[in-house]
Amino acid sequence: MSSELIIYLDGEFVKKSEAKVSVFDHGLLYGDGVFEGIRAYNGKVFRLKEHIDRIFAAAKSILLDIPMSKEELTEVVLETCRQNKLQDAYIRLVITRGVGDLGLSPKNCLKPTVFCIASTISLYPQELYDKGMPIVTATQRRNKATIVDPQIKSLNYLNNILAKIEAHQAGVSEAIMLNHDGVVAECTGDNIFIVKDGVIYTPPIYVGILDGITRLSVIELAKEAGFEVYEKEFTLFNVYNADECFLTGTAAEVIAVTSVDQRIIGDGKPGPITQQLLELFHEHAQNQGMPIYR
Ligand code: PXG
Repeated sequence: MSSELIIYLDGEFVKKSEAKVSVFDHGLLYGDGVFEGIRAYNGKVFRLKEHIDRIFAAAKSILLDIPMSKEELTEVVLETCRQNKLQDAYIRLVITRGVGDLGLSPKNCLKPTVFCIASTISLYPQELYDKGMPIVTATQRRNKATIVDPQIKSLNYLNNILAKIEAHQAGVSEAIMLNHDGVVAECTGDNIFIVKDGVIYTPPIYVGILDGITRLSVIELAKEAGFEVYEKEFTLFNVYNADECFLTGTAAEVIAVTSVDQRIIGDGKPGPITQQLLELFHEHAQNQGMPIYR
């Protein structure tokens, strides 16, 4: 791609090289803000309403007033895709507290900064989708829901980033994060599922996880396909002894996990239920969503 990306920034569409925010922006100074990672498939933005609802809910919970309506923010996302003539995209929508002074207090931040980037995505290598991937458990815990609720997709991702570094140090691409009680929560940028005796389990939101949009899509698709799905707490013992394990996320979609902390899951290959859900998800993602071009 030779032409420069077009970025939405505070009411304007500007070239990537001109898309700049202030060093006094509290998103940068304090991680004070919220974001979304969204996908478009085949000219349609996947579950855009859910992403817009989620960012509004996150903003509300941190007392950040998004300076536009849900309809207007939806149009920002669609128009950013149009400006870049994209059919398939990875979209990053970010709203920060805005430009203020050097104090923690947001009282001098008069206007939130809103930007949207629509680009292409680099997924995990195809080989990992075909063969499944090894993961490890990070020592870094997911933050406690009573402190900063992981349902808030905030610009503070440090604990997840530290867990991601642990994954890379172990030579793998993802890491399981436990909650403060040692219960399995999720991965650094993906939700986690296990399958045992044909039944599907995923941790409930209250253990302290992001209420993933791919997670919910997969739960719905699995139930429609006739599977029993339970949101239930489980431990690493249950993961190590599962028949199948897979991760879900906007970037990863659905991906099989074939070993965890060097324990082989099932027979060490992507399991049949994981493969079925991966196919159902691909079909669903290609065929539904909000049209970019009308
Ligand atoms: N858990 C966490 C902590 C996440 O950040 C998910 C689960 C999956 O949720 P969705 O709604 O996407 O199904 C996420 C996703 C990336 C990336 O590049 C992913 C996320 C955030 C930033 C980057 O993989 N979040």
